[in-house]
Amino acid sequence: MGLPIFYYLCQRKPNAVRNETMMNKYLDLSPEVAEALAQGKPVVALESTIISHGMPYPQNVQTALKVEQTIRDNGATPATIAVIGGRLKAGLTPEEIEYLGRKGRKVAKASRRDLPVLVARGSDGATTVTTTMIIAHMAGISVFATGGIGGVHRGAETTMDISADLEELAMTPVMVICAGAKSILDLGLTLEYLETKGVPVIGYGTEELPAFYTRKSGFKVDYRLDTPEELAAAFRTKLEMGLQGGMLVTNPIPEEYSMDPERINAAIGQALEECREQGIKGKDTTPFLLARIKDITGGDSLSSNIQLVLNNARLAARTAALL
Ligand code: PSU
Ligand code: MN
Repeated sequence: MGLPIFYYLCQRKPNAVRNETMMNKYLDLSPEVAEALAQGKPVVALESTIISHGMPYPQNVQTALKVEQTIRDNGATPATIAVIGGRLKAGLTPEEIEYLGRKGRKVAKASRRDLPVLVARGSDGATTVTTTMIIAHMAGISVFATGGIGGVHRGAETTMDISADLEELAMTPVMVICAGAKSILDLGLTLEYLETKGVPVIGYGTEELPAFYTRKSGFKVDYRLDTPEELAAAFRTKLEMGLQGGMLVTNPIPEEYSMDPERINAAIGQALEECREQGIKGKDTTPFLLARIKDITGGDSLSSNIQLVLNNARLAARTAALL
């Protein structure tokens, strides 16, 4: 390429691309993820808060590795995302996954506001939906599979506890495939917030928002789409129009793994009450609730949780292949 053309192309880079290049100074891609991206092959991002804070050891590590394998079996490359030793990582080794899983809640839960200090200090961080979206986007990955997202907490009208995940969905162009949100949240207010922020909420094969452990919540999604092709087309169209932000795909837990709504809602109610009594606040709220629900249901909720993540990984791999 001639030099003048080279300079012309440099000048034409849009702002977003220039910022990404600047931030790449802090980002490490694993060799496998780097190669897949360079060859334009499908890549699926995965979060690490679900490993360190969402499930107990050793099921957390076993599940993380199984989710990666499921993505490979469905023709895509997994990129599990975390902060390790102050480096933003897209693509972890099995040893790094073991390390995050074993350290568990001793690893800082890293949301957007945590990244500057964690990275500057050279610390570790387990990435939430928010930071996984940020790092996926830096790496050039546009599909991300997880279990559940954060949202507007019950009682948010006084606590103002609204997950940063909702703000990130409003600004970062990554498709997040989840099983809806747990009713530890106010699902109605969560949907209102997403509407205000212009985030499309898609039901995969359903008109109803799934509630993580159950396929039903009593709330409607914005649109029902039935195939990976339709998901990819809607997201590609959003990107091509230049509309900022992501898209939330809610994929109901497979029927055979869904839980009895009465039983799970009783456990959620008890966990919420204990949370209030013990004065748990801020970033500790969600991990506390997740751990208590697991204990109260005697581990049944954990196997449902694992199955729905695998189900989301399959859909994400098939969708990423079309983008
Ligand atoms: N909800 C779940 N499982 C999870 C989380 C939420 O059902 O693992 C994790 C995700 O990493 C999510 C984060 O991004 O908790 C939200 O935390 P907070 O509510 O503090 O924003
Ligand atoms: Mn919060």
